[in-house]
Amino acid sequence: MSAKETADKYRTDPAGWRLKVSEDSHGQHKWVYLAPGPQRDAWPQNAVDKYSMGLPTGLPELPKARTAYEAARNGLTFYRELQSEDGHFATEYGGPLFLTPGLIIALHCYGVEIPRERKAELIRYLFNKLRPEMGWGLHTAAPPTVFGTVMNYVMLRMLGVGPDEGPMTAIRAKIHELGGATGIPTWGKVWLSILGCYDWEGVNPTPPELWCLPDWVPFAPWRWWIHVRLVFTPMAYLWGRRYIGPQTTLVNELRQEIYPQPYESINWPAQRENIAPGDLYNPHHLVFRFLNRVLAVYEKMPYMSCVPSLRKAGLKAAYRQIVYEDENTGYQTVGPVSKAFNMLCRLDKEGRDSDACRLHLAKVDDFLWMSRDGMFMTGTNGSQLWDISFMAQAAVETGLADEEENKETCIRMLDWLDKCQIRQNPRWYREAYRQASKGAWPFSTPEQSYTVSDCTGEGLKGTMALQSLSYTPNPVSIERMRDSVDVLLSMQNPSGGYASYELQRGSERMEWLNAAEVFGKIMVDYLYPECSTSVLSALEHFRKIDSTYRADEIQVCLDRVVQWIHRNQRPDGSWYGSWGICFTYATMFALESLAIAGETHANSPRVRRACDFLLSKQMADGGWGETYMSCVTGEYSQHEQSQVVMTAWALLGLIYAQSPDHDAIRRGCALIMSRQLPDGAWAQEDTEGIFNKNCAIDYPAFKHIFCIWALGRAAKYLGEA
Ligand code: LAN
Repeated sequence: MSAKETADKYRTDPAGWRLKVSEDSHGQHKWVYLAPGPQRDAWPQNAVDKYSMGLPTGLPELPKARTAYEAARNGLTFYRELQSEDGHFATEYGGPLFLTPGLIIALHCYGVEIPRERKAELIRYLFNKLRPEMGWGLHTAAPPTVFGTVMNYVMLRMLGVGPDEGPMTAIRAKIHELGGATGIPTWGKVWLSILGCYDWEGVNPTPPELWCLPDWVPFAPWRWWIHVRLVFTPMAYLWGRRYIGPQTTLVNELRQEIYPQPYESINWPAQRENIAPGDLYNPHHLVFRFLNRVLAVYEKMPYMSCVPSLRKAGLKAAYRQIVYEDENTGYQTVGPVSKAFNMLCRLDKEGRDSDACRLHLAKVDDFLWMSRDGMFMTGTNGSQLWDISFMAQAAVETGLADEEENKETCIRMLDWLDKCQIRQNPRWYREAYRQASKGAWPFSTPEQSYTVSDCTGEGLKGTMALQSLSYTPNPVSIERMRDSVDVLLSMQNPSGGYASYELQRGSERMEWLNAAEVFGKIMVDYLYPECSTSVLSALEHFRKIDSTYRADEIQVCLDRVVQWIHRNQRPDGSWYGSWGICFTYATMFALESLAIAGETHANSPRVRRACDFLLSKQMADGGWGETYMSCVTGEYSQHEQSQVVMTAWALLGLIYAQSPDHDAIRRGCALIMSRQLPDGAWAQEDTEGIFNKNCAIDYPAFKHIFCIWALGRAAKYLGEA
């Protein structure tokens, strides 16, 4: 049976699924399955439910757009139907393929029986995403690797798929062909050890004692990038405890299935540096290898009699950080990897019946999204704030917000943004080494609680844009905007640029300690043109509303951001993007910054170089298209097909720059318009986002938001509306 046929076998009744919005906290959304009966009948599916699952939405065909503005209007007419009752636009947030297996392993350790429909849809998703080579990669767009294939094979088996069902035999053969699970990257080694399918002896030392280092130590964990720090912490706890979940028959079977050699014959310590060549993106640095040797000697010491209190103190310090993180985030944690790891630490320490475990389990469904291909764990508990703040700005800047039919949508967006601003610092603010969050906006929901520099910038911009409309109330006061300005000013780095969640807290040389072979540039928070621009543009808009507040500091801050943007332009005129693909994305942002600084095509050679770069990438059909390989390799990688999202980014960049090449802009608009569907939507094309240089992640809302934005702005720029 083919992968597709096997997937279809697991399809549940799509009429049973509903997205439940804002159950416990603002912006929360969770999928629920209703069995046939009165409850299902009393709660009809809405457009969001249907659209997310690829079912016909029943939305009407719109009169064909003749101009760019009409196309933008049709785009919003469609997209506003996807606004949930609380005001946000719930969106799928998938791509990475290494997240769900961790959660399934954690639930196995908890002894949780996953409901039948969820199980079936989790299976269906994986079979639908199986590559023709019979495996999975790090993310859905990548070729198979040991990490992707082993983790997802194991997950399928844990969900009840038989070892020879459908394509399973072929997948196992692929695992063996790739060398078997011994060469899985470190994060996989850890997960398999927890499951009991790898030996902790095969994992490099991950000492929780690092949390006992004094703060002044240049490589102390509080200085690491937030995601690395909060994955390392529970990982180090579990490693220190050599935690192993329940040893079931299935675990024993898996031991035999994922290795070409007998499990008992494997020399585990020799596997620590064994990483399959196809998985290796970022080889261990020599310094890291040396440290691992030293730590291996330390581990060999009879520490139970020699340094027991050090290990104990390390475990205690790491566990303390785990509790802080859980309590700061409503048990969601900063992201999906730490979520599953933290769950296990709490289980180990406090037992299955503890409040901590109960609260963790209550926040699992926040991460599970039901898509047209099945169910999977999302990159965060949604991208709520990110999508809505761009949509808000797009609606206002294009003039669509002034159309009668869109007013209600705008009022609800503003209400959502108002409630999403974080109003206080986290409970364990200093103890958990957190950046201030009073006044910030997060990436997803306020309960998740993390300040992100650009989310704060875009959230503030979206709010200011909507509050500038004649018909909207002004729920966010100047005082609250000032709080967010305080956050933004406090996050500028000495070189002028902005990082993602915090100030850069240590040397970039800490990359020498990067243990995750599949990701690059993760050890500290780096500085990004995207984040820098969002902050710069937010502060610029803010000072137009309030010209007195910290005016001199804002001016100095803005000047320094612009200088940083200047310094980071590449010789070919572009900027490298770390969160969207890639040069097109970052160049759009950088050109916005330069426009704010008064630099346009007419007066700036640097802007002209950037425009030349963009124009040199325009394809014969008028569109732009870049693949995620640009982010991986650092060289522009041309997509074979133009992509509407990248076309929209390039158009916005050219418009910020005030490019005189109106014909190029017109051709770009024509391409986007030619791809618009009769109901005003755009179909999903290739992936749009990236993180840690090597993992693609999808932003499916972008096709609507950026196409509307670019078409509407282009119409104004070209004098069509
Ligand atoms: C995100 C998503 C949003 C993104 C932007 C706001 C777009 C960016 O400008 C700043 C960084 C941020 C907030 C970001 C950081 C890394 C995240 C959280 C993600 C890409 C979503 C998923 C990813 C997270 C690290 C995935 C879990 C994997 C690990 C390696 C821990």
